[in-house]
Amino acid sequence: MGHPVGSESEAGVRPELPPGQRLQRGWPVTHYGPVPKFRPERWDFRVFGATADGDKHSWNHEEFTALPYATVVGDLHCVTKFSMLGAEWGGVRASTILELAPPAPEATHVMVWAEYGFSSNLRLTDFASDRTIFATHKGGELLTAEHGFPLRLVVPHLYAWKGPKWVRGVEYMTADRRGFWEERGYHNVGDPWREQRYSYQEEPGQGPEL
Ligand SMILES: Nc1nc2c(c(=O)[nH]1)N[C@H]1C(S)=C(S)[C@@H](COP(=O)(O)O)O[C@H]1N2
Ligand SMILES: [Mo]
Repeated sequence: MGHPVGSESEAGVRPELPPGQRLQRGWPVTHYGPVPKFRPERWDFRVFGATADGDKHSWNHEEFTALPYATVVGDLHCVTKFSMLGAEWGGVRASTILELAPPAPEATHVMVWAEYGFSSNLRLTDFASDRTIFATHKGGELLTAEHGFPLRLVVPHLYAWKGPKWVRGVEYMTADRRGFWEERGYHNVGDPWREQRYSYQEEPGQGPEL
């Protein structure tokens, strides 16, 4: 639903790479800052901001692990131009979180929050895509710490910085706000198929003023 562009055609044909991207062998590690240590007893996943009932929702690690498990096949496109195609991600669909902790009707965007204050903003429609997933697994195996264990977001139809590793929660927003990389020169929407890499490419209406 929502966003029209994805990596798989309806016929299931192997996709082309988005413009300017090249195929990567293996799976490099890319992020800013240190890898956080996972402390299960302190970990929670929170949904807050413009929720339908006005309340905050939270799950501890055990509770989150018990949520319905789904798998999604999706690509990772780093804005530094490497892509990994067709990975199988396992975890909790963003749409499941939207059902369990619905946003208020006024909500238009989300901020996904991770350890150390890393964040990325998404349009609610991108977040609600049935291929947007809070992944715990890749290829049937638990994520490693470097790749985001215990939880990372994967938004296959957007550049990979839109998928925070070490996610801790989601804020529903009634207006758009820029996240970490979006404040630092990267495009507010980040559609790799339209090569929306940098904020200077933004057209009116694609992002809050810089
Ligand atoms: N918390 C956090 N998540 C992050 C980033 C980051 O700097 N911090 N970088 C993003 C970027 S730019 C990319 S390309 C992917 C890389 O994921 P990987 O290291 O698992 O390949 O993580 C994304 N998630
Ligand atoms: Mo990236």
